[in-house]
Amino acid sequence: MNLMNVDYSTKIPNNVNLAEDRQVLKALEGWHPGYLDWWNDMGPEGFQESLVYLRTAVSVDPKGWAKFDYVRMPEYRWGVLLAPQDEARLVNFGEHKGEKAWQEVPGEYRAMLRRLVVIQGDTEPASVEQQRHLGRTAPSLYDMRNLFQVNVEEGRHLWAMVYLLQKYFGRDGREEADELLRRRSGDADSPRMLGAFNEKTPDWLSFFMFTFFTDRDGKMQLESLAQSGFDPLSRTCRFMLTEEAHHMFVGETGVGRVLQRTCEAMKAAGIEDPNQIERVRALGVVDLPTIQKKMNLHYSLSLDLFGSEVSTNAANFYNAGLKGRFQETKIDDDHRLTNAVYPVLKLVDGRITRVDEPALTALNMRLRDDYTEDCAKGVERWNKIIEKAGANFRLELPHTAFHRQIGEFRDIHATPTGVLISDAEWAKKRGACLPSEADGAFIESLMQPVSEPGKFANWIAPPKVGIDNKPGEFEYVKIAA
Ligand code: BYC
Repeated sequence: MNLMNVDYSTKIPNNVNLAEDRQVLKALEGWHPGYLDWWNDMGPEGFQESLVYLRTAVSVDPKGWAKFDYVRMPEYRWGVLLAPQDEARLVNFGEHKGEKAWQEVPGEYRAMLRRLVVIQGDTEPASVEQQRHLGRTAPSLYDMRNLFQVNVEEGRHLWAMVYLLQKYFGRDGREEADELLRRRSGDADSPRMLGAFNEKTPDWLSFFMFTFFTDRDGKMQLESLAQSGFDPLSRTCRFMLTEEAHHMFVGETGVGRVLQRTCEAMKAAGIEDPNQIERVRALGVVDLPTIQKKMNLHYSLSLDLFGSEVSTNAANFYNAGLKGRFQETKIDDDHRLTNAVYPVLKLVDGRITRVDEPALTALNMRLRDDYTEDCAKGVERWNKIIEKAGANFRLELPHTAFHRQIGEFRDIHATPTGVLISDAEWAKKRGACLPSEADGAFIESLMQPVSEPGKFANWIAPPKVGIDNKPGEFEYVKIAA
């Protein structure tokens, strides 16, 4: 079997030779109907019968892996796709550095590894649940199609993790795979595992912010898991990252197009002060200060996904060779971190202070710093759009101490610039830093669906180019009556 190309002859497309792996094939086939029930109950609401112009992976070769065609989402060919195996691959960090990469789960690390796979798996269906109602208010068919593409691929990422659970973790793995279909985003009794995945995605600006900020956490976590000495996990994550890139593109260009449209509308109306919120809103576009507030919310929620700044879990994952650093193999050090330190922001005597911690326990912080750097580059690209359109405004990432629920700053309040403030001051300032109910109601009032090919809602500019180079008028979704 050619491991680059995907076998579509079986019910579950794959490049892992499932046809000859009867036991795993049977387990996955047993899980499949429950998955489809979940998709039908919790997937995109109101569009299950529509034909959507989607890409499907036909190969895992980064060049030319995708095929585009109209598909009804429940008929999407969710498959199991791993990057090709490199026979010479080694464990590249931690206590086992230099050993041959593992093709089976090392017994001593079974519980840790299962936990990592389950946490990763849990986020994938959660995001589909969070976004399920957005199709109804899509600002164009182009955007609707991008939403559905993201959704089906998150579904496939769930398949990716479920394959690992079914193949490598026996009965426990099967039970975990069932649990992944049972938990629900935001459910009081059975919520998803991580905080940001139980929040609402109430409107399209939130969706774009989510795909920019939260999918970027996904990128960082997948990059770290792609370093894993457990080779099947590494290979799975490497292919997932190629899909993830499109999700971040949707977020970055989505917010960019909102900024573009707002700046154009302000210019046409002769509004020079971006803080004249009511005047800007009267044009039917989202004012820039509200976009900053949305960004403050999504960035701070996403920072929480990195766990505590100082974490023995993270040190154990690393020592065991299970979860590495971002671009581990490109870092010039001993890849064991025995004596290394890393600066961590902590609260010392009521002040935010940089303190050197053992680099091993500071791995969450390091990954979060790499993430912040990646986010900041994207925010600068947004600022270029604002600048080019002639508006006098800059977006800024808030301070890491701002609005946190996990880690060092969870019990204090800080402003977006990182000044510690009392509970009473926070209560007064909150509405100026995070979206208020009134902001939410305004944005919601803009969310009127546009479904004529080539047309866009007033609050967002059209994209520069179409998906798969399609022209502007292309009917990306054929909505079923
Ligand atoms: N919410 O040692 P600590 C994506 C718990 S997104 C709730 O600081 P650790 C995607 C933690 O479990 C990427 N609980 O944390 C994006 C621990 O509990 P125990 C998803 C939290 O373990 C968009 C305790 O607090 N992938 O792919 O070092 C759309 C102390 O924890 C949270 C991964 O996250 C939280 N935010 O780090 C679709 C990769 N944070 O052990 C998809 C896998 C911490 O005391 N996960 N806790 O019971 C990991 O690498 C790590 O488990 C974490 C946490 C980074 C999540």
